[in-house]
Amino acid sequence: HKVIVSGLGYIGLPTASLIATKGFEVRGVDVSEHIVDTINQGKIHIYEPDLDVLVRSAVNSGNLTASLEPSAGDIFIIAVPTPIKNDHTSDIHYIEQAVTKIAPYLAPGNLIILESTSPVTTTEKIGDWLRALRPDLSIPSFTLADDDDNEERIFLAHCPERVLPGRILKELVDNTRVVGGVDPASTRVAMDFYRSFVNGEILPTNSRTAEMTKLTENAFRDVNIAFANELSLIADQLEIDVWELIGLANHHPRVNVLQPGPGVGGHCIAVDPWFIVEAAPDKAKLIRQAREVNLYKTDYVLGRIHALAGTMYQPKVACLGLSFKADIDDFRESPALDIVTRLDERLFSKVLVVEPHCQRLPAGLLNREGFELVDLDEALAAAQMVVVLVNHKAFYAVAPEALQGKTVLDTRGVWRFLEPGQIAKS
Ligand code: SAJ
Repeated sequence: HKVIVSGLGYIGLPTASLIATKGFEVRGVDVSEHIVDTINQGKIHIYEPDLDVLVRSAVNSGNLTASLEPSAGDIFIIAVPTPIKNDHTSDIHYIEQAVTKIAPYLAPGNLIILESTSPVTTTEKIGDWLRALRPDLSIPSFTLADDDDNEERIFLAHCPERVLPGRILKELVDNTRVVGGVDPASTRVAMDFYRSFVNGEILPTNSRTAEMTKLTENAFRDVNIAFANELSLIADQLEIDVWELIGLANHHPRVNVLQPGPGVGGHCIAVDPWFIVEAAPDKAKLIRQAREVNLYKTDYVLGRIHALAGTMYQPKVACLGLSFKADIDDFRESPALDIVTRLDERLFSKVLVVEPHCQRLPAGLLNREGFELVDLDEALAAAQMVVVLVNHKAFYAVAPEALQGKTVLDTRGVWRFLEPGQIAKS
């Protein structure tokens, strides 16, 4: 079978390379010439453990090629971004662009799979666009009735990707997959495809439920993190150590509070709950509130840093971590990056940024007066104030003596050894 994968990012590239090594002939399509060239050289443009090895072997085997243009094939996977706009409504134009591009190449019997996390009914919209673009093809509409066994038609399904950045290659194969066709025949055909390379269970449903399943998972996590972040605000006010508090509460057999932090980042959890809010604004009250709590937590941390700096005379501040979570190089929607970017430089004589996962400061920080990317030891030796924004492994190894006499704001609870005199608020 020949598979066309549209979008060669964090999901499309690992998927394309994995199935190429399983014997499919794969054409990866992207709008960026740089990405296409990089992959055709057997190299990668993103960091994910072991992905470089997989892409190299897929390209060397001849089964994976990258291109700016799609071609004819049997299976078309769409894995492009679905961001939100400033007003928190969804932006699905990348999907529409990808569909418009593949439309001329479609033929009877083809299977189209939307893997991008999408608002409910997006898979049906693909059907609507295709009916307009290719009136010659038989494109299914949403139905739960199982009555179309004509093989000369198009099959259309949603199969949301749920891999965790940092563990993508393992989870691509082992995770349970939810497969929802716009009609039952589409579900069946898409399930057969996933069976060929997934070890996890494959669970059938319809496209709307599949879309909502993915949004539900990420909204669940967002609501639970919001609970932890709200606790951290309350604990600060009541002068309680939130890490001790959560540790104690989690000893209860039916309680599992997540960890507070400087806010919720990443391209999924900070985005997907808005798709639910957009679809049912009057009903999704808790989900909206959780988003707002998590967004507020970032402003709160920034306010605390400024307030602490205001009590000192232009300290050198060390900011530990920029990525959206521990041990990855992904800065999308990162609250840590947001906080460092919004620091008021007038309050500091220097802003020393420590991020073991980048070689130079991200564009937004590059030309800021007094901002420097330095290594951990250098930052700790120089700074009077230390702010932990990401719980990278390397930060746990810091010895208590290295923090002696410094003002510390640990938003991730990395340094539990701090004395009460040293500030260790969430
Ligand atoms: N975070 C906390 N406290 C916690 C856990 C996480 O503050 O206790 C923060 C992280 O620091 C980060 C953000 O939340 O800023 C999100 O991190 P994450 O590890 O929870 O999730 P992602 O965004 O890396 O991946 C999620 C996963 N979804 C779920 O766990 C339900 C993943 O399985 C999805 O595939 C992915 O979203 C996606 O692509 O949708």
